[in-house]
Amino acid sequence: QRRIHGISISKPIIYGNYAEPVSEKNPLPPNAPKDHTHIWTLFVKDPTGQDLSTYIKRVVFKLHETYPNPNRTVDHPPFELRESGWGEFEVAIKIYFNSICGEKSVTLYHNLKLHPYPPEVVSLNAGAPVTTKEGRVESILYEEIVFNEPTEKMFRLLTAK
Ligand code: SLL
Repeated sequence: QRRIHGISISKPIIYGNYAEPVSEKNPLPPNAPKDHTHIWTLFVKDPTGQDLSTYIKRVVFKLHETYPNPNRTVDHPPFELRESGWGEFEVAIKIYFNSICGEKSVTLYHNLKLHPYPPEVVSLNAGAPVTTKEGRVESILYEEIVFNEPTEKMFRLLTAK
């Protein structure tokens, strides 16, 4: 495929997790192990709300090996995974681009957070998880995916409004 030389395009994405303790209002699904303490959601999304499926075809969230089938594939937006658990761990998030893009996959790493940080620590650490008034922990990272010398098709996809 023809590539456009001398051009690179970067696309902003945000990724990370939300987590809430299990409670009466936030119960575990019936099939979840009883020792799970939190319900969490991992996600990859566009910060401006655009549909990522214009150039992303698949996201694989690689969970801790204590999970059955730790490689969780999401083939369509929203690129999210809702699960429950008791512990924090590092997640590998592998992003696959549409085949016509001619781009290799990219892997991002995220520390899944369940527990709030003290507010004074949050203000000192960029990227520390924050806690909402409702008690939800949010750990969100920003990244720019850079496509160097994109194919003509990719260029059209990435710049389409
Ligand atoms: C550790 N960070 O150092 C921990 C590992 C693993 C968490 C945390 C669920 C497992 C399941 C779960 O929360 N695993 O019951 O499916 O050892």
